[in-house]
Amino acid sequence: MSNLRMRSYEENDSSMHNTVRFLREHAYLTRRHFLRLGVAGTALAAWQQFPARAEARPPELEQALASLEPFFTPPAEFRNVSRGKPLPHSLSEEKKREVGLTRETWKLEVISDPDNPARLGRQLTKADHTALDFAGLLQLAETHAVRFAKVMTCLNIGCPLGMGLWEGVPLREVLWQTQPREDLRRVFYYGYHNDDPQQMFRSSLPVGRVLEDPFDLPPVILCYKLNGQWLDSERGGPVRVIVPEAYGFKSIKWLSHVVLTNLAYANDTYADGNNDLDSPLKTFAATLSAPREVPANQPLPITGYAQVGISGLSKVQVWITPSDTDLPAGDRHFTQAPWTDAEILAPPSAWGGDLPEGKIPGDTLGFDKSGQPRSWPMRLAKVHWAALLPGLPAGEYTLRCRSVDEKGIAQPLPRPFRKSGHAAIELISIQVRA
Ligand SMILES: Nc1nc2c(c(=O)[nH]1)N[C@H]1C(S)=C(S)[C@@H](COP(=O)(O)O)O[C@H]1N2
Ligand SMILES: [Mo]
Repeated sequence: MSNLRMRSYEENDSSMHNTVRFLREHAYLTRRHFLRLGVAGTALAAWQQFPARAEARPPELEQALASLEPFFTPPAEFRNVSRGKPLPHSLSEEKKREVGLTRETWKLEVISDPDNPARLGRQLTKADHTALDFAGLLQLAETHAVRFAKVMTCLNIGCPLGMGLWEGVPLREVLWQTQPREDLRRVFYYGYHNDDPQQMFRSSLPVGRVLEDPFDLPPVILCYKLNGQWLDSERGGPVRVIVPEAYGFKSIKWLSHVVLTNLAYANDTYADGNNDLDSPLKTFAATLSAPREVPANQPLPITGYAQVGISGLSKVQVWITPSDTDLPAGDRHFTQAPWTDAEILAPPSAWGGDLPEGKIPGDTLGFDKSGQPRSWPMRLAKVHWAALLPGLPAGEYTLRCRSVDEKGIAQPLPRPFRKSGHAAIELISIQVRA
């Protein structure tokens, strides 16, 4: 990753500050839904003897939850992973107009790959004045627009960049306008790149994924709205691709070209850097807050999030152990450890993210008419969890958390390899003072 991209990433790493809001949002589930752990027990063995759920939420947890982020990320708080010198979103308004990076000037060319031609009835080109413009896209949106929730995660960065409600037109609607006939096996696409071939950031999909949505996934879209607002320049506006089940590199920003090709394999820019191009989002859990230093015998409130990958999420679990514990040999993923269940937070009653009127629009995939999710934890989303660990004797401790997917497979399995996305088990050191 270049310094430029890294800086851009960090600059947008805004701290989460929606404290009161989150508490309000999750308030209704708090009484019944939180595990109350035995706070008096100091023996490590007590972890395995979880008492039943208590009536009231422990105040320590309430406090920790107060500083959790909202479910949806306000567009301005997304973290940014972009290449380009200059970064396309940093261009002047005048330059953006000139190169088609405004809604008034945007044009999308959809062409056959000259090197591996697909047989098309027609191409959509600027030269022929048949390129798709923003008005044309919105016209398609009138009958074809879809919305869905999806977390944006960079394959190469552990934590999600933001959780969005993305709106757009299925890419296939535009693909069909080219009247494809034969020799079409893949679709590749790229965005504005300062007219410098070296800077092109390209991604690709099998044509089948564009035409059909397997396993009830939402469609691949030409996205023009995030959280009910026009997609801004930094998020890739006026139009970007969103691939629901994929890591961020498939979701090309500042989209300008779609190329229909008979090429049989992926030609993504992300093929460089040893990246796995074809693996969908993994399920994993991580902490958001955990005390780094606590007095002895004082319960430890822990909060976190889980990215719900393609295999769903059935549990989040935590395990705290003295740092000098001898771990059994040959158990790299700590499968034999005495993990205990954390509470996965129920859907919030307010969604955050600067959604207009705070509402999920009526016809959003995965939500019912009243705006409630049809299933939970929702696949391809980021959800939150919390646990209160019993107080401990003085010493150095190591806290770990993990997800368990719907097939019962615990993180980092079934796909532990880094270059297909982050899933490593996080490790946090906690000091318990005498
Ligand atoms: N045109 C273009 N699209 C791009 C990129 C880019 O550098 N240029 N970066 C990709 C990568 S690697 C990621 S992880 C996501 C990040 O999306 P975000 O900046 O909206 O969070 O955008 C993707 N789309
Ligand atoms: Mo990325």
